[in-house]
Amino acid sequence: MGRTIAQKIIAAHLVSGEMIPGHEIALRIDQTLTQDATGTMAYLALENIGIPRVKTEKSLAYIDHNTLQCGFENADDHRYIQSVARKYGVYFSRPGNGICHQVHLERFGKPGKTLIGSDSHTPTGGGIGMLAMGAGGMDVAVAMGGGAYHITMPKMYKVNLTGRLSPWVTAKDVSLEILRILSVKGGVGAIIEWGGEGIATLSVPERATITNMGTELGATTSIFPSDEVTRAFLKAQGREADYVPLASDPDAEYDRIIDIDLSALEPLLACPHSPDNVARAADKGDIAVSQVCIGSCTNSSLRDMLRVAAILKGRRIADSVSLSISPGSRQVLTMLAQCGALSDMIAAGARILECACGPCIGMGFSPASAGVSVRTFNRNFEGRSGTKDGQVYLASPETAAASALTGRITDPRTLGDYPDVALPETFVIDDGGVIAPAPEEEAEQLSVDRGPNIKPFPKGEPLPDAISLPISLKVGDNITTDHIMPAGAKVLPYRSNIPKMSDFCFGVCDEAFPARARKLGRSCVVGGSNYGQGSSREHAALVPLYLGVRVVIAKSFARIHAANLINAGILPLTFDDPADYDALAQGDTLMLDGIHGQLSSGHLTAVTTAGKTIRLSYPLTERQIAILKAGGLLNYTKEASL
Ligand code: MIC
Ligand code: SF4
Repeated sequence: MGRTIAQKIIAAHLVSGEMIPGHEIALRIDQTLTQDATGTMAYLALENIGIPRVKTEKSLAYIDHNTLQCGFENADDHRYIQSVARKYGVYFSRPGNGICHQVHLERFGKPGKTLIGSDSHTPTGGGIGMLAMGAGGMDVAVAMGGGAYHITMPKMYKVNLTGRLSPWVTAKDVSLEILRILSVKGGVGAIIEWGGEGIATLSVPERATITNMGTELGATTSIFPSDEVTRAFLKAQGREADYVPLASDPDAEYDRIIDIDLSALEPLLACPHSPDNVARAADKGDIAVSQVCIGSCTNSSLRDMLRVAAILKGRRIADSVSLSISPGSRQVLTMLAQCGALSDMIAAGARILECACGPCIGMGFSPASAGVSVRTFNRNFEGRSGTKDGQVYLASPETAAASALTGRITDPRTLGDYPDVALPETFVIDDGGVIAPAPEEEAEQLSVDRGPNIKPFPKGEPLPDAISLPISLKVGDNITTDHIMPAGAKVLPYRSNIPKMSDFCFGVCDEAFPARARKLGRSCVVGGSNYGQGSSREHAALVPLYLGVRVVIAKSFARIHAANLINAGILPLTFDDPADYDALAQGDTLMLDGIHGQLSSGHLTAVTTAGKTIRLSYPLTERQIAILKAGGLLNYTKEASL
């Protein structure tokens, strides 16, 4: 039988396991990336593993999330990451150099390679035919140490594109269309491969917008073939030598095939508060907009920025609107400056922000109370903008720019002719923002700079055989990691300080949670379906661990979060009968007995205070059981050799 692109890359990197959907496989990882908000934890874990140098082909540490220094904390974290990177053989992309996914695509990603990153939007690399996946920081640390990355072998979905996009309709609208079709749960357990004659009309940055937002589908990753479009992009980046062609076999089989006719698409929006709450921009014209934010790893390429500049040129934004623009990388910003597009943006009234995540992760630019913000980002979860009742709509750069001009949600087609924008044949290449690690022979002498904000990892304790756990919190469906462990300017400085972070845990759902959990000692959390969707932040596992959470029971889990729970030594369990979710209330106590014996079967029973038996399960591999018994991945890794 023929193979899909993803199956070919998996086969070429398979360390162990069978490529049967649902089975655990271990993959050799060629490249890793970290960003600063998850990076401190990843490098603390790397130090704990105790190897002198990373063993990957290339590992990078990007600084792009916590670029607001309101105190010493972020600056300390950055200094720590720079020093640890220098010592351990990791390239350091300094603040201002750009958003990790954008820079990685431009300068380092290679078709056919495997990449894991401590950020859920690492699948952006699928835009140039990489098998690129988001992972928890500990998994990235293990990969840097030469260990394999374990995932459940995914199913294969194919999206067949036909036709070509109409003027003013963009790759972002393709992302929103697939979210409309599949929902935020629709990609769980699958790799989404994009193909069909329509892909030839999409440039690499457009493809990367699509693979980036595959994360919002819950997919393991998304991938495009590596073809002449890929070659042209790599050539323009001075990296033609990195090109290899990659395509699926004609007789490759897919578990599901979805057809999208690009010509039939219209400008779309994701309405508050979920990326799959999709509507036509044309139907929302009566909504007044007070803020527009253009940028993020989804839509900050030169292609997007040139388009925005061309739309804004010679016009002024509405008086009621505040417009921010964050170019994705120093390369993009430099080229915008050189061709005059930056002046067009400034003249139109835009506030130019640095090349970083910025408003996307709530680092400034929170909307006013109940304010409507149109953003070219990938997530509009409740509270993520920093304003709990902020109304965030996700849209293409074109729709966002049009809305900034009119002050209302605007179908950009109403602006008239679509500006013609051509991508340059060559990009400005200057890797000066990336600092190489110290030569191996010098590394041993180097020390690591650790500031007072950097606290040690919370200690995982071996999973007991019997445990009685009060339910400290019960939450509903689609709880995101932004609910569990919010980000934003107030909290991000404490990403390396778990005790301090714990004050904010579940703040969006219930501000009393941290105090209650502390009082209870050990406890369990109950959730609905798709629990832990969104970010890869392992803080959403480490902080509950610190607060005594030992078990999370949900209707279903998002992939990276379930892995992070296990890595932290917290047992994830799902209800055999989803109706049992209704039988449990906050404050009830669950008794679990004979846990160790039951784990290998994947089935467990718990008894409630009222004497009701609840059947639970989770398909754990022997490795995962060993991790839980050891009290988390770090303890386990120290025990087992890599
Ligand atoms: C996000 O978009 O939510 C983040 C911030 O990039 C996270 C990582 C983090 O929480 O640090 C992600 O997507 O994994
Ligand atoms: Fe940064 Fe936003 Fe992309 Fe996350 S989604 S990496 S916060 S730009």
